[in-house]
Amino acid sequence: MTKQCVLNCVDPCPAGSHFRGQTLIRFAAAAIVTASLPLTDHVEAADDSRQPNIVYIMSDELAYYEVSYMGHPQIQTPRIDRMVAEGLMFTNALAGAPVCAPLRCTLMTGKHAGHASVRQNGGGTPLREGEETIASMLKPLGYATGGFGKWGCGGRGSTGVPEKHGFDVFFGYYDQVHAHSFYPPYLIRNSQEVPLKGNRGGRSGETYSHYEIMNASLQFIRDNKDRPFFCYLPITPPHGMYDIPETDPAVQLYKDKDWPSEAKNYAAMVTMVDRNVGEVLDLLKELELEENTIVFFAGDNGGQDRFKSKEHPRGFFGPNVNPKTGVEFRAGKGSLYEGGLKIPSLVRWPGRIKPGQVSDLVWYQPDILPTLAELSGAKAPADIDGMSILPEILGKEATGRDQESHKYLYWEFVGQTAVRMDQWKAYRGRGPKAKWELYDLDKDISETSDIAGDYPDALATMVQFADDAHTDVVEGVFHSRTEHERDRWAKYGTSRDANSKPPGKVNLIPPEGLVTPSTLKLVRFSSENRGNRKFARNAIDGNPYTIWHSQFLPKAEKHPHELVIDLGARYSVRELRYLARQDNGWNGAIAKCEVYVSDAPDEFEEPAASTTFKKKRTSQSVEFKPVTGRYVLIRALSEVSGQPWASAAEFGIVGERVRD
Ligand SMILES: [Ca+2]
Ligand SMILES: [Ca+2]
Repeated sequence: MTKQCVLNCVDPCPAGSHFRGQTLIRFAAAAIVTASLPLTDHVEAADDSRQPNIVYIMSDELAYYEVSYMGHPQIQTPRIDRMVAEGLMFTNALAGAPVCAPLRCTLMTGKHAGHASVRQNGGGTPLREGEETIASMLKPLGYATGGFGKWGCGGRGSTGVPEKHGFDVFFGYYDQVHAHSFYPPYLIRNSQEVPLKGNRGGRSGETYSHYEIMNASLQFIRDNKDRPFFCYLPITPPHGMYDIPETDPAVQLYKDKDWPSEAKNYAAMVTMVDRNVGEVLDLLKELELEENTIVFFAGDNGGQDRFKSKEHPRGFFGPNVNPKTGVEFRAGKGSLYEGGLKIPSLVRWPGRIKPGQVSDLVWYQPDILPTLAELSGAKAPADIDGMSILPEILGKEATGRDQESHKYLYWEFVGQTAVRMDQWKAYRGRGPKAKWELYDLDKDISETSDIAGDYPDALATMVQFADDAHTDVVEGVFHSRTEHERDRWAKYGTSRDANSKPPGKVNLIPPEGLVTPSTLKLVRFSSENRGNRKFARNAIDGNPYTIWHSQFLPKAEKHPHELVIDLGARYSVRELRYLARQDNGWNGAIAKCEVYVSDAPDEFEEPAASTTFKKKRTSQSVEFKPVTGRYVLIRALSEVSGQPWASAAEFGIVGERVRD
């Protein structure tokens, strides 16, 4: 009956709700155990003397409904489906954050987003020095610890690199921008560059990075078959640029479909991930490690409405739409509505986890660390927020206790806040005027009916939880950003178009006559994209690599986009110079632009000049009749492709100091 439910369930799985807690059919271990002792002292293992191996495979962006076991009509995932039938499927596993880097931090550290050191999604924000992770927790027990894929918890040159947080080896991408390319000139292994033959960055090359990453992970398992190991596989497909070698067997399944080519590639990448899951499971069987290895497979954050069109408003594959019922999760990646948080999640352990089970326990990524602590007998750090879900996975008899539930779950992300308590979900959007909303997820999984007015007491309790849960972020630090910046440029390598320059060589604003950039101060700005660290201050920092981009999450702010700059003294200002972004993108490159000069930071009357900049990488300029003042307002009125954004690598102000 359970197996049937697994393969035919809808969400929320009606049968699943009957399986919560003690009614879930459990594997009964022979030994009687107590919760205070490590599990491995008690359950019968193939080798009683060693801890279980742990494999955690996490596919970047694979969405809740983009798997055939959930009934997806187009994407095929036969090995993952089989894993569902052989193990336990969660219907209410949630991300700890709705985007890559912050959720990886919650997963690795067991802290929720209100305590995490990585809360922005810039790609290289570091863990703090000495911060404990799953790997550093397991290492003292004799575990070999390997990570393969996308780290996202600290760029090279920072306190967050994985080899400083318990990993014997981490191979892949440290920075998330680097990870957008499957053909980068190099990958990183313990902060050292490993060249990939024949690659120039961008979208084609000789060496497909994901194959290298998978091969390294399988080799790690082979190399450590005689000792306990933790193999963390935060693999990048199907995220990034949608590239997969034409020769990959998964491509054959979709190549003749009448779909957009990127959608075909995306589906093939999911099926490739499915094959990779099979490769890991097959290797464990070959090495006779299956019965001593717990294998998790999961997504990372909620689905994004990719390849959407008029016909497919929720994305070509409907990542957040139940293919059987049409019921939707609201929003998607980047949002704290359910669409940003719901992830596929499975766990398999032959002989320990009974096949074909479904659990609707509500849990999230910070719970993995304490679960693995209980499993291995490791000591979890004292400052975690997660709750072990081991009783739900292995059963009461094996763990000696009932599964507890979260008192509440907490999320925050760039101005959004959310709290889950039982069936209740409280959500507050971004901005000073945002109000708390309340939803009953048992009745309204799509979060369409705000019932905050009907349940003020429940909401007040949850708002108090949110206040209790949030602390101000303390990030780790970079000793040097040189290597990190190099990794970000390696996404493009030498493959960028003729208008751009190879890494290390960019266009500059001509320095003649400039008010020295270091004397400029930003007074105010219309918006900035904090999530990607494209801060407004980047537009006047004198560094052509750093970019200001106006906000685009949770929604794009429209024109005008503007900055007000304090020159530090009065100048006779006669020219504005503008340097468009120097990476491969054009998003936000400014077309129509006005510049104002004034003696007061909040009074600008007539523009000193209006101009339309061209779509080009070299520095551009508008000269005008000199105007004296201390403050300059730069106002972008349109973008080169008509998009609602603005961006700038640099602005330069030309003028002469006025001696009053
Ligand atoms: Ca992701
Ligand atoms: Ca800059």
